[in-house]
Amino acid sequence: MQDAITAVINSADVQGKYLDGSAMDKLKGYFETGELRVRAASVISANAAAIVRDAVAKALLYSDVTRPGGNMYTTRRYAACIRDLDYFLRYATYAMLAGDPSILDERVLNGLKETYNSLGVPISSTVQAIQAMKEVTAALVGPGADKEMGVYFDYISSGLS
Ligand SMILES: CCC1=C(C)/C(=C/C2=NC(=C\c3[nH]c(/C=C4\NC(=O)[C@H](C)[C@H]4CC)c(C)c3CCC(=O)O)/C(CCC(=O)O)=C2C)NC1=O
Repeated sequence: MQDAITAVINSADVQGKYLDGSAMDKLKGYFETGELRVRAASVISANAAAIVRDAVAKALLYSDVTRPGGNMYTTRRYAACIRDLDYFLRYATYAMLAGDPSILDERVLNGLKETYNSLGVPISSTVQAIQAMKEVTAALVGPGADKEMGVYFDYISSGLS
């Protein structure tokens, strides 16, 4: 996994150079939002179960996926879906703290689309639930932090699509 600092340093090192102006600006932006990121992460961790529950209520309950024949139907599959949403929320929070999406590629998205397709997990409903988590989280963490988190919910959504 990478973070905003190692990303900038690795790319300078490849060229054998000191950090240039734009690399310094990236680092500055990261450090300036540091407190915002840490505060958002603690709000999210204190409310994780509620975020998942509200997103499920917004996007999935009373839709075809929860009816007989739907992919969330039966307690076992319902629980697997809730668990997946919790994974997405937790890893998006890690990526937001790191300021870099690489952890999502390595630990979440790698092979996930293929797994979902082979199990008949509907990608479009999953993406709707991730977007609902994005909205619920935004309302909780407030302006500024909402954008920082939104980037990573969108990253997971497009990685699945
Ligand atoms: C940390 C990284 C990580 C991820 C992301 C992950 C996902 C993941 N979700 C799975 C299943 C599943 N995922 C879902 C999810 C859903 N079904 C729906 O209709 C909803 C739209 C959606 C929830 C939003 C369901 C229902 C299953 C079980 C499918 C089955 O066994 O039939 C499986 C198959 C194995 C299992 O059941 O545990 C994996 C690997 N596992 C991991 O280790």
